[in-house]
Amino acid sequence: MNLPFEPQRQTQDYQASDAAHHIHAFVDQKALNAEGPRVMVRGEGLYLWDSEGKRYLDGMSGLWCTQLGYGRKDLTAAAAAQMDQLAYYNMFFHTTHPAVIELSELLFSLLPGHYSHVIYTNSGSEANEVLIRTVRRYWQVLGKPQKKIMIGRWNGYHGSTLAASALGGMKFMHEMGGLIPDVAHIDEPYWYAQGGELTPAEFGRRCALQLEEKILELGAQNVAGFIAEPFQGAGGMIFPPESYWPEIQRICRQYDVLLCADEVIGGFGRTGEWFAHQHFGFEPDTLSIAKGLTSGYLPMGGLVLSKRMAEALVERGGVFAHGLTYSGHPVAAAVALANLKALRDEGIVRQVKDDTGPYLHTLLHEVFGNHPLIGEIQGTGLLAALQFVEDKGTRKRFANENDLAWQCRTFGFEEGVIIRSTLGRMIMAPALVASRAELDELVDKTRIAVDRTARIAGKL
Ligand code: PXG
Repeated sequence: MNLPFEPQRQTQDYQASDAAHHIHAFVDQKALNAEGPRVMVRGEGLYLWDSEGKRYLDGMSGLWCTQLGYGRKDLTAAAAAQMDQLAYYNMFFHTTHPAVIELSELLFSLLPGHYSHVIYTNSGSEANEVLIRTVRRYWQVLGKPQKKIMIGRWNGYHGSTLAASALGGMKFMHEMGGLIPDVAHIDEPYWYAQGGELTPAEFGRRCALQLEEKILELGAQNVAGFIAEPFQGAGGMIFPPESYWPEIQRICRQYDVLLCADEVIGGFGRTGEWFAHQHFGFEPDTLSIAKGLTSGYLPMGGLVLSKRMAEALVERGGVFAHGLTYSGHPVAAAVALANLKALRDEGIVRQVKDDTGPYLHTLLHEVFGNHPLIGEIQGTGLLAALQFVEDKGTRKRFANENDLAWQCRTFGFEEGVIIRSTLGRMIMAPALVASRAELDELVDKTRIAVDRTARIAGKL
């Protein structure tokens, strides 16, 4: 082994202890205990090493969050300096601190001008929990307390806490205790799977009109907001047709329903724009942020509010009874500040838009454009999905597409690349600092994994 670190303990030792103490996310824990989880011990740039010394190119930025990659010394230095100076204080009791103020100054210099205020949280789930109360409070302040219902989308993902999972549209999460009253859902704009004979443009409009129908069914006087990811992330990296967002925006404005964009995955340069709603060209009232805000180095999220909402809450709202112990945590704020400075000053977002993003998509079209297993390549910037298909002519998907995608992901791990599988789609979202050579490696190893999968599916 040629490791850049000294493993402290045997892998099996870590695994046994892990099995004794942890309930992992979204997994059959008994099956995972039998298999033994992979133990990740080090990261540098786009690469990860496990406890066996195997190296992986991380094509998923951890969980869509390590925009700057691993091992950035400027971020660790920012954390250490802030810990020395003021490791903790809060924004209760009429106090504030420089780290959070400087972070917000920079954040709002990067955001479009119609946003002005933010409520910081520790995660994306919390951002969406805070969203529900803030949106309801806003309507109370405006004298419309009956506007309480939030509309989300089937197969959307907004987090794992109670209200966040209810906003999301993962039915299996709802069935496991993840539902609350006053939440409704409309269909997702997944043309490849559900568009039938419609053109993407027709289908996009049709999906958007479901929002209007739902608002009319519930009564516009009862609907507080519509929440959606600009593109669906965890649900399969699904891009809506171009006709979708303009129509959604028109409907929200017409019925006085707040448009709430969940930018937890799409924010901070992923699409080549600072925020994904800018890529799609619409203007949300709120933005839920997390993940790339700190490049995942420390937990931090937030709810960004438009000037219009903030003005109502500040000037007319009086006391808003809410608050989190770690809201605007100084160390997380210092890391977020260093992270955003690096993304801006090193021109990383622009590089994704002008260079590495187009490079990745050209490469993917060259390699997978005529691949027998791949029916569609979607994405922009450093974000892409490969759709598995059984019959390209009819867009018929494999009955066992989930298993095939999982198999492809497993082949990826064997080849030393981490890509994510969902419902017949393979997803890649590498760190925004990826070089062309690293993208070559990402696509090359993914091709091997996809070819191996195609053989199993009888397509090669
Ligand atoms: N909104 C969106 C759009 C997300 O993708 C959350 C909110 C919740 O954030 P927290 O920080 O509470 O996890 C998310 C999280 C995956 C995957 O495999 C995606 C997420 C989390 C874990 C795994 O696609 N997204």
